[in-house]
Amino acid sequence: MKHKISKVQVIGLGYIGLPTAVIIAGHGIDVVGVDVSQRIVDTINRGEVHVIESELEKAAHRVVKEGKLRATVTVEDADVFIIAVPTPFTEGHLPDVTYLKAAVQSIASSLRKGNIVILESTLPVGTTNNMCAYMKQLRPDLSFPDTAGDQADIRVAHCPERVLPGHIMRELIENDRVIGGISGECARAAKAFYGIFVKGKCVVTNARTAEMTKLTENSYRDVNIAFANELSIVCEKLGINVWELIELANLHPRVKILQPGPGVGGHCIAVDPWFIVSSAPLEARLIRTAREVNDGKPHYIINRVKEAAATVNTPVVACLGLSYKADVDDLRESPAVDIVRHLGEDNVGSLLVVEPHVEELPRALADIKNIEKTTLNNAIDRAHIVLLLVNHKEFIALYQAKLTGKTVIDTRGIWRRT
Ligand code: SAJ
Repeated sequence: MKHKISKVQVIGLGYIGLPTAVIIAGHGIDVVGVDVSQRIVDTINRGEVHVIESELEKAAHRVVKEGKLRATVTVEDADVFIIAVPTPFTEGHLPDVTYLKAAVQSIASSLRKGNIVILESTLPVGTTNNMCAYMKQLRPDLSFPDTAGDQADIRVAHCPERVLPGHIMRELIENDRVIGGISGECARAAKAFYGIFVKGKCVVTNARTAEMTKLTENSYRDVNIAFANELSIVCEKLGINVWELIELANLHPRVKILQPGPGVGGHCIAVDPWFIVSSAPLEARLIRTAREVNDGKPHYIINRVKEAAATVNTPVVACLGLSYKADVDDLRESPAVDIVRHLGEDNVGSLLVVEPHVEELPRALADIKNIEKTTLNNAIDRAHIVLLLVNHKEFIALYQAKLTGKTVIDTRGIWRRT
């Protein structure tokens, strides 16, 4: 069954959906981006963007000006629907597919025979199949591949995104993609579609394996970061510099230990492993423990700062960095924000926050007394304790003699003091 692809709709214009929409539009296909936020829709239609990502703004401006990309709050007809909405977890670490179900519901009335529906959101195993059943409920007049296989009216596939924030525009094109079809025909159709703009390999499998592949990639990283974080705590107890230790161990040709930090942030690595745990709670013991180790690291750092602050009369703490990782402006799920918030709420001292990538303190910190946003030089000059939370370029370039006489808690090892 071959159909020409001339119009694509991308549902969810966030960190993944917007760059994806821009890249597809850049390949001459008419793209309509759909988002529930009128503000986001208006921003995009002005040729502007609401997410900071290298190369995105210029490319978005161009495709909007050329009329290849426009945004709207309502779904229209299309040949391909790509769903890229968040799948967070609930308080009890269970996957929350509410946004996904709402997105599927929103496209249901526009579906017509021959359409391809691609779920790019990260999903618990079995969700793509469940969404077929859900679409069938909403559109009993159409056939879906979970029951009709290759002959189905609608092709459905899971093709998880795997791009690194900060490098999204390049990685969307260059990275290999895993394409999980509900049937062989679904996988083939989705592969042909990604072939339009992906230069990496597009490897096909079934939907369950594709779902698990994505979860596995981020769990692999989480487990390995947990190993580094645990090592950092063990080394501190034993009086060993963990950064030197890791460098030495990594000289071994088959050892590649990751870097300890203040904890794991972002909306992927700290979330996805829970999807595996929720599907196999008794079996996924290591994956669960890694999550607990990484989630415990901010508390360990908070206690270290409190111990250091207890030795000074009116402690001033320079808190360097708020984002979840280096050289990005993304503060969501950031352990650094969490640490500063706890220190502020527990009245540990005056907190001088330095974050070159954002203009203002985030809401989580804005109302706490004793927290002030300032420049790097001012913070370092005034501080008794320097708490390095993010390895931004600006901090790595700091003239280290300025730290003399201060207690330095370097959670990223950029100055090699612990
Ligand atoms: N981190 C460490 N030590 C390290 C590496 C990272 O503490 O050695 C911390 C970072 O500081 C950050 C967190 O882990 O807080 C995650 O950062 P990251 O750069 O490892 O990953 P993300 O969350 O920005 O993007 C990940 C990527 N997944 C993998 O590398 C396996 C990306 O390719 C995925 O597309 C993305 O998750 C996603 O959307 O799932």
